[in-house]
Amino acid sequence: MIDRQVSDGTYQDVAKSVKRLFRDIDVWGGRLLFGNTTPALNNVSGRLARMRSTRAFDRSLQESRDAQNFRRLGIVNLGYPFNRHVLAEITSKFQGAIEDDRYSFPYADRPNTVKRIANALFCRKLCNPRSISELETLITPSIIDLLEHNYGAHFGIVTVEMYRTYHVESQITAQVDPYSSWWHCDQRPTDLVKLFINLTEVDENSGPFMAATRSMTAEMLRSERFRGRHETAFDPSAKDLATGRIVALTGKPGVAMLCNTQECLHRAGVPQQGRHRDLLQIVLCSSKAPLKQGWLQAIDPQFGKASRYRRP
Ligand SMILES: O=C(O)CCC(=O)C(=O)O
Repeated sequence: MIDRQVSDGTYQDVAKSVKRLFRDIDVWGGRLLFGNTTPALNNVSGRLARMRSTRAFDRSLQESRDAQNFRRLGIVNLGYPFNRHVLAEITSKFQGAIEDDRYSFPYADRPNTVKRIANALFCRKLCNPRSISELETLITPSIIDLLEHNYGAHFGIVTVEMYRTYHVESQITAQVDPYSSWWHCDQRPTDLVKLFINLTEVDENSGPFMAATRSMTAEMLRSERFRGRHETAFDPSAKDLATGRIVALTGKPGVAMLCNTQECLHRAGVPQQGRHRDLLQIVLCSSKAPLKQGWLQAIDPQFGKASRYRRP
């Protein structure tokens, strides 16, 4: 009996090591072939999924200059495209819920590690954004047009996340990633892109979302500034920001940015002491058909928790 348990344990350890090795090779391939840290297989499957949906889409839009730019850079600032009354209603419901334990919860990617080091968590997420029905109304036909125009294909919505990030002391961020504040790629199939919408006014002191263009991502991964250092230690230079090779999502509530977070290194900035930042994040994936009504109730509540997720 004991022998059997030992051999089962050994078998599981070997299987885990093989899986880890395969994943390391896959990520190394992504870095080498595609200039990002998303596994090579997810780069390939994302491109194929995107190609299939592009083929089903209006040809003149596929080739729009904006779609070409988004494909080339991996980032586009959309300005303030949303109806401000609808957004104000969403923000007010979010604000009423985000510090109430009945509707929101403290969040970290690795909560146990963060708690062990910091004895606290520094982000709160809404449990169920589906309860904010105005989110469905936010995505009007003209917003769908705008997103398709930049994405160059039809899209589906995989999930919605709404969260608040708080200040974290630098000695903690030097040891652990409190809420995606270390530079990273998301490592999912590359047709998945994220729409970020600030719900509070955000300046450089309130921890803006930051992203590097695709070419800057490849450069960062090769550079001495990045490689071999703790990733959190990488601070963009004034030149990186001035040339737009790294962008920060700052502005009044409602400012929005589309980013291919699989292909572009990105991070959440850390707000200064006493400040916080509220964000709405909508995750899009390629689709052969236009977005269906009722998408909000069909989103995947397990996204982010599971490595596999449901496509709409
Ligand atoms: O909250 C942010 O600004 C960044 C979030 C992020 O890194 C992600 O969703 O992958």
